[in-house]
Amino acid sequence: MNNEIIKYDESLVLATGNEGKLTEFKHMVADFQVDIKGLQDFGPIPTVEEDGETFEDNAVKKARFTARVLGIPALADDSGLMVDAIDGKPGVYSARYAGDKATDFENNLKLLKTMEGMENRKATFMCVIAIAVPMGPALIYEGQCEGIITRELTGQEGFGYDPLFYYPPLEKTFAEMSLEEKNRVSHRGKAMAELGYEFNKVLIWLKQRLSEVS
Ligand code: ITT
Repeated sequence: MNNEIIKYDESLVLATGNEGKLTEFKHMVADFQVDIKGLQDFGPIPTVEEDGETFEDNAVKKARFTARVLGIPALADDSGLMVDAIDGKPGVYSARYAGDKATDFENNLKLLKTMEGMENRKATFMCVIAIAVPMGPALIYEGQCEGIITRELTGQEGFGYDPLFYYPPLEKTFAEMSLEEKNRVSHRGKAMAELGYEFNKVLIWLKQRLSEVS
């Protein structure tokens, strides 16, 4: 990250209702020179329908919607797991794989059952992060991470599909890693690193966009 400090007086809201993502984001943005807020810092806001066909569509939609409703810049993440042997599923439907209100555990069980007897267990975690201003365009950052789907749940850390995602270079599942370890190698960690490298430029971009609308 560039060390020059850009003065930026606005806040940036992390637009996610997923506690696991929020924990990871808060850890990753700790060094950013900006006032970071969570959705819980505001009253209840309407939820956005995630009906896009791609991670990018949904990330932009969530960031724009939140920025517009709250009137401040918002950062959103759309992410999911793409499994080779089942044509990239669950993909953009990862959160709802076992049904609309499915828990992480139910989604994990469905994936294990679907993959029973399958030898090819290669999978990729995808993450697209979008930053949007209330009226304007969005900036996009992407990260991915390749791994192997295990045959049983392993590890207690993390969230979502972490107990099923084995990362060969560290010989552990994501659910066996500390937050620091996972953030160094994960799809979200990589997307956030891209954002971090040019964070000063992002702050300048935000200031310009916000001055256009005020
Ligand atoms: P928000 O939209 O409010 O951010 P969400 O849980 O609905 O929260 P997504 O629509 O992006 O988020 O769905 C992503 C799903 O993919 C999530 O529910 C997890 O099951 C899975 N996922 C994404 N990143 C993951 C990670 O780092 N580890 C494990 N599972 C992950």
